[in-house]
Amino acid sequence: MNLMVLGGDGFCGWPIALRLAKEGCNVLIVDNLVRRKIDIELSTNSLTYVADIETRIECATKVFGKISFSNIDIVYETEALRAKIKQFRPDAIVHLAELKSAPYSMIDDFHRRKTIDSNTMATHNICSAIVDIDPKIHLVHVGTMGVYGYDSQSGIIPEGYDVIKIDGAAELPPLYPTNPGSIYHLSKVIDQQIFQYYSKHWNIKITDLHQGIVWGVNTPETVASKVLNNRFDYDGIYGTVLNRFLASAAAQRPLTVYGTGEQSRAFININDSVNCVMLSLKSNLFSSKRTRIFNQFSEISQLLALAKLISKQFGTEINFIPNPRSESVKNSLESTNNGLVSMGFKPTVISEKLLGEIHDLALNNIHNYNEERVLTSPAWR
Ligand code: USQ
Repeated sequence: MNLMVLGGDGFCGWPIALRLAKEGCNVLIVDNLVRRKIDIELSTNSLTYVADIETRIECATKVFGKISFSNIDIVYETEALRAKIKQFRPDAIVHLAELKSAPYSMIDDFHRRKTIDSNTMATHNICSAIVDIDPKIHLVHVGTMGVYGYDSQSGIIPEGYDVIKIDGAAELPPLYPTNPGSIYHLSKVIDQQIFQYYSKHWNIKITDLHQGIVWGVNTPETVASKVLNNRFDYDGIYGTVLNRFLASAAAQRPLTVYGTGEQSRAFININDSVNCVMLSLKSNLFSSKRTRIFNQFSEISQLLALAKLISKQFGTEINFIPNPRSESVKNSLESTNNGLVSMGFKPTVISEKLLGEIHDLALNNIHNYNEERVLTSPAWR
């Protein structure tokens, strides 16, 4: 199978590309290396060593087989993107070529526009290319649980579509009401409308994975060599909460809980994230004219419960920081992930053993930890 991974140099894209190569696919990574440029822009760094893309690809080819790279900006270089799709003839495209940080999207006008323009134009450019070049290509997009907001006051959050019935709309039920909490999350809401339209009008096969907060760093493939390492972000803009807590614990610095910590969120380990994308690629069951939506998370936890777990395990203090974000002080989140589970997904839950492994990884790389980059989130104004 020919598989294109858009955004394959990123935190989720890289381990996905390696797994696909290991499973015998012919993989083409398309990426404009924006994540590396953002490190320069923000003066941030991964705790772990990240090899340059050429070194990564050379090593991955030796270890896993067919994997190549093309530097294309899919937002502005649409002709190059279309030419590459025509030449490579992918059976499926995995789309992760989007800016993934909520804080980044809330810095200022430039970053609000950059996030909306990049994410929504990338998504639309791909859909439009598929329609013209080969409508049989399966598009798998990694989206976010945050499109729903995080409140389940009206019951368990379903997978994408609403449970209410509207007369005359039985065939195409409405999408579940959205409630994004940042410009980044808003961009993913717009994405899902784009998918819905392309599914309805051209009936192209789209899987939209509403992913929770990813934790963990490595997969069996990324540890095959030092140059295949994945990134470990711990800064206040790109680092996600659980990995940040573990980096702080390794640096023997207090855990940075925003607000009361009574926010509940959906979480998924990086290995589960890769497994879910693989399951989605292998399954070909679609309803006509409907985007296939799966909620991609393993468990739901309250932040304070996680902070306490880490604090107990590593003897680290907890600091309550005034919340820079505009979000509910406390929420109860209930959601289903039945779609992926029914396809064979076996969720990995947060455990002392796994937390210990990530903590050890942080400890081994603690010389790269820069405390000045930790409390850098912009305020949601
Ligand atoms: N938080 C803290 N302390 C910190 C960092 C964050 O208490 O040091 C809190 C935040 O206030 C928030 C929660 O932890 O309530 C999650 O923050 P996060 O930075 O880990 O995650 P978020 O900004 O929601 O975004 C991340 C990814 C994004 C993905 C999303 C899934 O960056 O790409 O789509 O998780 S979800 O959260 O389900 O929408």
